Amino acid sequence: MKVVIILPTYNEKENIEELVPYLEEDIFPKVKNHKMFILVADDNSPDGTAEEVKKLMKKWQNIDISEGPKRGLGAAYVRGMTHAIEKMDADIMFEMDADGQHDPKKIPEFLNKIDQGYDMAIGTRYSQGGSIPENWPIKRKMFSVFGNLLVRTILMKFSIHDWTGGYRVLKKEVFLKEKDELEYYHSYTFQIAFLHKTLRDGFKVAEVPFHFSDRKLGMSKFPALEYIINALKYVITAKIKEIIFGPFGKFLVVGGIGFILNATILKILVETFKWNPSYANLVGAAVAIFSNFNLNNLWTFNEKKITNISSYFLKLIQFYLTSAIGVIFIQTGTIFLGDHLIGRQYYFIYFLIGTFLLLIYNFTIYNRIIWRKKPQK
Ligand SMILES: Nc1nc2c(ncn2[C@@H]2O[C@H](COP(=O)(O)OP(=O)(O)OP(=O)(O)O)[C@@H](O)[C@H]2O)c(=O)[nH]1
Ligand SMILES: [Mg+2]
Repeated sequence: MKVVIILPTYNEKENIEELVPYLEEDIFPKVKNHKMFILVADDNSPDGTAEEVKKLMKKWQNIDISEGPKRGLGAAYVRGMTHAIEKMDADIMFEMDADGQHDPKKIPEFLNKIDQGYDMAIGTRYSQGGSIPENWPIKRKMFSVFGNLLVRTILMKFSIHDWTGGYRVLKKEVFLKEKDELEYYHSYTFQIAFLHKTLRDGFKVAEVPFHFSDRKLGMSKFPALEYIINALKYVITAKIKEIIFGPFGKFLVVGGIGFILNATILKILVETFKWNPSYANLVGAAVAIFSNFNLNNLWTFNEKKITNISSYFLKLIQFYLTSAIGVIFIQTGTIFLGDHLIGRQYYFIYFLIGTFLLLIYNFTIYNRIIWRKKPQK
């Protein structure tokens, strides 16, 4: 397949002079099963990076350049990847810093992951076999390590260890799927957003540990403060969106509909048909639970929908039972405990706490028991 190594550059003349010949002479001859190309995505660097690339293009025919205004690292990658696919017919693309910090000797290992069927492979500095420069000042080390840990914790995605690094390989299909959404991330947040969306859409992502060496030539472009703010903004909004529009948000809407049904039936039976409120509530709750089960099945957990008729009835019974256990032990239990241990005057607060715990319990039971994902064969 056709592989394009994309090197984003802003004032990297000295580095590109070293890196390109190294790739061409020492690395590419070792890759036997793919055709290797280079694309430099340069943002009109004033130091003459583009002129240097054009010299190299005369020596090697597998090099191309995409030039444009400086809008940030993410924007340069979007432009570069689009160019690689449309103008160079790339099947596979690498993201690699032009300053030599990403050890090119790892290229075959990255390509192995693609050959094994992965859609993307992420170079990681934070799992076994990976590392960051020892001579980095302690502030930068802490920033890098804790920054990554924070991203993983907020997004609750621990399987990938390095979210911020820029040494990656991906199939063109991944970029084409995410491209429109990536236009918004012009700077370094692009890396986090790209990986996050790739995982969200179910692409298979592998990790390749590598040693991140220190920059030897040229100046760093890393916009530390801007990056912290934008990265935090991204992960926090992404998490909130996930909660609101994901299964938990749907589960709350379904529960709300159940509550309205329960209350309406209770009122009609008591006020119009003069039923005893306890019996009326039993009917209301039974209808609400039935509605909750079906709406959750069709909407909240639609990816794990129960369609088989016998497991439908089995799960429905399970659902009634676990719902009853939740109301009796969790919700009523909290009220009972509060009443006995603290006092009756706060009974409504115990009810609210009990209901909150009940929501967590229900959501967990639905995920873990009722709509448990079948183990993959
Ligand atoms: N085209 C383009 N390239 C950029 C831009 N910002 C950074 N780069 C390139 O992206 C790569 C990574 O940037 P660096 O400054 O090395 O960032 P870093 O590796 O996190 O920081 P250091 O460890 O200090 O080098 C380098 O090849 C830069 O030249 C940009 O706005 N446009
Ligand atoms: Mg660098």
